[in-house]
Amino acid sequence: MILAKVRASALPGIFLILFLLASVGVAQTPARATLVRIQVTARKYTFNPEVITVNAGGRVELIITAVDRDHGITIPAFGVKQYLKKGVPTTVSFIASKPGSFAFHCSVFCGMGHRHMKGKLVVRAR
Ligand SMILES: [Cu+2]
Repeated sequence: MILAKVRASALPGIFLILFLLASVGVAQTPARATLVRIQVTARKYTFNPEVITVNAGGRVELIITAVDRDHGITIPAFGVKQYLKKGVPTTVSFIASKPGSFAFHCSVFCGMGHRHMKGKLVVRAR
Protein backbone atom coordinates (compact mmCIF):
# COMPACT_ATOMS: atom_id res chain seq x y z
CA MET A 1 0.00 0.00 0.00
CA ILE A 2 2.76 2.42 0.96
CA LEU A 3 4.74 1.32 -2.07
CA ALA A 4 1.78 2.06 -4.34
CA LYS A 5 1.51 5.58 -2.90
CA VAL A 6 5.20 6.24 -3.46
CA ARG A 7 4.91 5.08 -7.06
CA ALA A 8 1.89 7.25 -7.69
CA SER A 9 3.61 10.34 -6.33
CA ALA A 10 6.68 9.66 -8.43
CA LEU A 11 4.71 9.58 -11.69
CA PRO A 12 4.67 13.35 -12.39
CA GLY A 13 8.43 13.43 -11.88
CA ILE A 14 8.94 10.54 -14.27
CA PHE A 15 6.80 12.24 -16.90
CA LEU A 16 8.77 15.44 -16.44
CA ILE A 17 12.05 13.59 -16.98
CA LEU A 18 10.70 11.83 -20.08
CA PHE A 19 9.45 15.16 -21.42
CA LEU A 20 12.84 16.78 -20.88
CA LEU A 21 14.66 13.88 -22.57
CA ALA A 22 12.29 14.10 -25.53
CA SER A 23 12.85 17.87 -25.80
CA VAL A 24 16.61 17.42 -25.84
CA GLY A 25 16.29 14.77 -28.54
CA VAL A 26 14.25 17.10 -30.74
CA ALA A 27 16.60 20.03 -30.16
CA GLN A 28 19.63 17.97 -31.25
CA THR A 29 18.05 16.88 -34.53
CA PRO A 30 17.82 19.79 -36.97
CA ALA A 31 14.68 19.37 -39.05
CA ARG A 32 16.53 19.68 -42.37
CA ALA A 33 19.51 17.47 -41.60
CA THR A 34 19.77 14.79 -44.23
CA LEU A 35 22.15 11.96 -44.86
CA VAL A 36 22.67 10.36 -48.21
CA ARG A 37 24.71 7.18 -48.63
CA ILE A 38 25.98 6.27 -52.04
CA GLN A 39 27.80 3.09 -53.04
CA VAL A 40 30.69 3.69 -55.42
CA THR A 41 33.14 1.33 -57.04
CA ALA A 42 36.63 2.23 -58.21
CA ARG A 43 38.49 0.25 -60.85
CA LYS A 44 40.98 0.96 -63.63
CA TYR A 45 40.26 3.66 -64.75
CA THR A 46 36.85 4.77 -63.64
CA PHE A 47 34.59 5.48 -60.73
CA ASN A 48 31.04 4.16 -60.92
CA PRO A 49 28.95 6.25 -60.81
CA GLU A 50 31.15 8.83 -62.51
CA VAL A 51 28.70 11.63 -61.75
CA ILE A 52 27.38 11.80 -58.19
CA THR A 53 24.52 14.19 -57.52
CA VAL A 54 23.48 15.29 -54.03
CA ASN A 55 21.56 18.16 -52.44
CA ALA A 56 23.37 21.03 -50.80
CA GLY A 57 23.44 21.16 -47.03
CA GLY A 58 23.26 17.48 -46.25
CA ARG A 59 25.82 14.98 -45.09
CA VAL A 60 27.16 12.70 -47.79
CA GLU A 61 28.64 9.28 -47.15
CA LEU A 62 30.34 7.65 -50.08
CA ILE A 63 30.99 3.97 -49.49
CA ILE A 64 33.68 3.21 -52.01
CA THR A 65 35.12 -0.17 -52.91
CA ALA A 66 38.24 -0.50 -55.02
CA VAL A 67 37.56 -3.62 -57.01
CA ASP A 68 40.70 -4.52 -58.97
CA ARG A 69 43.60 -3.00 -56.99
CA ASP A 70 44.26 -0.21 -54.50
CA HIS A 71 43.04 3.22 -55.58
CA GLY A 72 42.29 6.49 -53.81
CA ILE A 73 39.81 9.29 -53.96
CA THR A 74 40.30 12.98 -53.50
CA ILE A 75 37.59 15.64 -53.61
CA PRO A 76 39.63 18.80 -53.05
CA ALA A 77 36.60 21.10 -52.75
CA PHE A 78 35.46 19.23 -49.63
CA GLY A 79 38.80 18.27 -48.15
CA VAL A 80 38.35 14.58 -48.90
CA LYS A 81 41.42 12.43 -49.49
CA GLN A 82 41.21 8.72 -48.79
CA TYR A 83 43.24 5.64 -49.63
CA LEU A 84 41.07 2.80 -50.92
CA LYS A 85 42.39 -0.64 -50.21
CA LYS A 86 41.35 -3.31 -52.69
CA GLY A 87 38.18 -5.11 -51.62
CA VAL A 88 37.59 -3.02 -48.48
CA PRO A 89 34.45 -0.83 -48.57
CA THR A 90 35.66 2.52 -47.26
CA THR A 91 33.42 5.37 -46.15
CA VAL A 92 34.28 9.00 -46.78
CA SER A 93 31.97 11.54 -45.20
CA PHE A 94 31.53 15.26 -45.70
CA ILE A 95 28.94 18.01 -45.69
CA ALA A 96 27.90 19.16 -49.15
CA SER A 97 28.18 22.71 -47.91
CA LYS A 98 28.13 24.56 -51.23
CA PRO A 99 26.35 24.08 -54.54
CA GLY A 100 28.28 23.58 -57.75
CA SER A 101 30.15 21.02 -59.78
CA PHE A 102 33.32 19.63 -58.28
CA ALA A 103 35.93 17.27 -59.65
CA PHE A 104 37.12 14.17 -57.85
CA HIS A 105 39.84 11.83 -58.97
CA CYS A 106 41.99 8.88 -58.08
CA SER A 107 44.79 9.83 -55.70
CA VAL A 108 46.86 6.65 -55.91
CA PHE A 109 48.81 5.95 -59.08
CA CYS A 110 47.21 2.88 -60.58
CA GLY A 111 48.56 2.58 -64.10
CA MET A 112 48.74 4.21 -67.49
CA GLY A 113 45.16 5.53 -67.31
CA HIS A 114 45.42 6.86 -63.77
CA ARG A 115 45.14 10.51 -64.76
CA HIS A 116 41.86 9.80 -66.55
CA MET A 117 40.33 8.21 -63.46
CA LYS A 118 38.05 10.97 -62.34
CA GLY A 119 34.46 11.98 -61.83
CA LYS A 120 32.18 14.83 -60.93
CA LEU A 121 30.29 15.66 -57.77
CA VAL A 122 27.23 17.78 -58.50
CA VAL A 123 25.79 19.58 -55.47
CA ARG A 124 22.33 20.93 -56.24
CA ALA A 125 21.24 24.14 -54.56
CA ARG A 126 17.91 23.95 -52.75
CU1 LIG B 1 43.16 4.55 -59.55
